[in-house]
Amino acid sequence: MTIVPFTWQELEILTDYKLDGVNGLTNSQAVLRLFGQSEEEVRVTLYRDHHAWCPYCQKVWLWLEEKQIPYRIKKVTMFCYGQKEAWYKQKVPSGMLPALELDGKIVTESDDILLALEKVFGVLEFGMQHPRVIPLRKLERLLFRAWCSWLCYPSVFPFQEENNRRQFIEIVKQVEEALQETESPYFLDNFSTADVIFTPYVERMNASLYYYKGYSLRQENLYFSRWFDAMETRSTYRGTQSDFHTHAHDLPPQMGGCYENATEQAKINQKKVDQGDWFTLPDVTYPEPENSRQEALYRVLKHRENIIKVNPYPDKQLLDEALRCALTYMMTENSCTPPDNTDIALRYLRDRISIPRDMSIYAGKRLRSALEFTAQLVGNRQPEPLPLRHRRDQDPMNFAVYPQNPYLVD
Ligand SMILES: N[C@@H](CCC(=O)N[C@@H](CS)C(=O)NCC(=O)O)C(=O)O
Repeated sequence: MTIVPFTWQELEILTDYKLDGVNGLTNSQAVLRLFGQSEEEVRVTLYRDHHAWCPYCQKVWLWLEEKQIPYRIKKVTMFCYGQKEAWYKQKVPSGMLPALELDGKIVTESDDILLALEKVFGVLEFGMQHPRVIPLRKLERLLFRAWCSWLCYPSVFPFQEENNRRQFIEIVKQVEEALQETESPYFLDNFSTADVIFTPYVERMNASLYYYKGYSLRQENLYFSRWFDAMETRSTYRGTQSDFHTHAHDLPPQMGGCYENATEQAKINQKKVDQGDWFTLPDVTYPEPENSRQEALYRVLKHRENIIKVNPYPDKQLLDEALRCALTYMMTENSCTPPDNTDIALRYLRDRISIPRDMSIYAGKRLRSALEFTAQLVGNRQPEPLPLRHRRDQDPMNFAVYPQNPYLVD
């Protein structure tokens, strides 16, 4: 059945999604987290990147959420998508993220930040310097280097690609062995700092190797798979978790390049990540929450003016209608044909949903799917591929009047 698009007012009544950013579950939009405590208790400010792309920031973010330390969040621009804020360079001249202000003192380097936090607030089950954690930290760095060697350098000869792949899988085996050492799905007997240390890059490895190399870390390794599943039982992790599409396209400028191999599997995976079906990707396995559509709708409603404004499609009235068509479809599952030629504009937005910055993983999949389904009703044109060397298409400055920025604040 084809229906006419709902008005914005009609759409508004279809969502009652609410987020308690301050005291509720881990989320990317909050600028203050209290965990039920009072604001006077806050001793910590975390400086992290606007888009939640920085892996070292995710490490500290997850630690603070797990320990439920009250903290403020100040968001900073990364070089790859815009200009570093002058106020931040005064605090941290290198401009590097993350940074932490603890009782008025700035600490940089994520490991030093965790050490400083441990000193004041205690360890997360096992501390950074625990004899069982130290070898795991080393192993994480080994895995990181093997991943970089495979992903971030072009292979001139096929044997180089094969060697790099073999070396990475060799280290993966070591990590699998480490994961088998305890009964728990985590690295040690319970969830601990060790898991926090592995999380950011293992998440990025899972996404990038699937997309660029046709290799599915999560599916091909039993203990990694158990570990991911266990991580996804934690609301803290779910709140910081990204998806394959976001990482496949945020990593190239951050890593200085990601190089695909020529395997059929990589091509199949790339098509799936870029054009769907996003629900078949091994980037998440916990069941979809019932309110994922409501969340997606709520987020778009909140920022619809800016979403329309930053889209390069020139006819804003037609774009407004096309967007309402996609949202109408998302909420009713009745197709709603958008104006002619708006396929490319809908796909422009499809490509720029960033998880968890804009919404959580399933809400993102719902919105991407609705945009793609609706675009297909009027055309098959794909927009320009996302840039590889920089992501200034995501420069926070372009996204309207700060702080009513769709991509920055709740
Ligand atoms: N060793 C540092 C590495 C931090 C780092 O490389 N940060 C990157 C982002 S992931 C950064 O801030 N780069 C500057 C920028 O992108 O603006 C740590 O552990 O904190």
